Amino acid sequence: MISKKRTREILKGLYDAVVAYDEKASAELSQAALDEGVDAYEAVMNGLAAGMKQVGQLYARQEYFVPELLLCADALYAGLEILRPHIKSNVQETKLKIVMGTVEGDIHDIGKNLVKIMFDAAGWTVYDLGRDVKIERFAEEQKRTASDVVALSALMTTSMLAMPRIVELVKKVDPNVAIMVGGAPLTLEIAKSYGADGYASNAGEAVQETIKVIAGMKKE
Ligand code: B12
Repeated sequence: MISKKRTREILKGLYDAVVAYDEKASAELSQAALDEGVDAYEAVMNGLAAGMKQVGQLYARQEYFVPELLLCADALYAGLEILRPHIKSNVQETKLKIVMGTVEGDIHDIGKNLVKIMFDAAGWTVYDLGRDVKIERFAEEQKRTASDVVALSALMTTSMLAMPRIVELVKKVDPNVAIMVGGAPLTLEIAKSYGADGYASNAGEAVQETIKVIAGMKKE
């Protein structure tokens, strides 16, 4: 059983590796996390993703610029590749299908990819459209795959404005599809005002929250 002190050390190491854009350290510490028994989800969220939050602060303070952000993202992905196959979900729901993507004009996909990992781990079939996805693509893909859920991610106050139109197009194809939205600038209030059915502030809550939304829609 790994000690709390060692767990904290590894999580801090992962955080530092992302902030210092050190791909090698990120990969090595991710492997150490697995070998020594740190939960993979905790290593991602409280190590790698927490580091990326700090990177956001450094960018806001103009200590980091876009090139640094890209290098930090590479470091995050170096660790994520190792941890991803070991992430377990406490929700198991194998029959559901979800279409997801980052909306048009927005190339931020780290958060969306973390959300995707959680749905994968919970046994869902995920149709990932990637990033900078054209408005019409979501409804088209939902129709093609007869998915139960469409999930939209946006990281910018400008790009999130595409969401109400996407909601409208998806609902036109199938009013029973649950639409989930997320990303740093969104809130539950904004989600509701866009006509979405649900919102989650992080990847850890996304699956559970989506299942709650589906159950609520079935009752109505
Ligand atoms: C990394 C980063 C980049 C990287 C992205 C790399 C990549 N592959 O994603 C790069 C360098 C490419 C980049 C580019 C740009 N960026 Co940038 N970027 C960031 C930064 C620092 C971190 C984002 C991130 O990865 N966070 C970590 C993840 C884990 O968190 P998350 O995305 O919030 O996701 C979690 C939740 O939100 C939720 N979630 C996310 N999606 C969804 C979806 C659903 C359905 C659900 C339920 C939940 C959910 O779960 C996730 C996991 O817990 C943010 C700062 C910030 N505070 O967010 C700026 C930020 C988003 N960027 C910003 C800007 C301005 C830009 C650029 C325009 C810069 C430029 N001058 O070129 C370009 C945009 C280009 C474009 N058209 O998209 C601004 C946006 C401002 C605004 N208008 O709102 C921010 C806020 C920085 C700032 N303070 O100014 N960026």
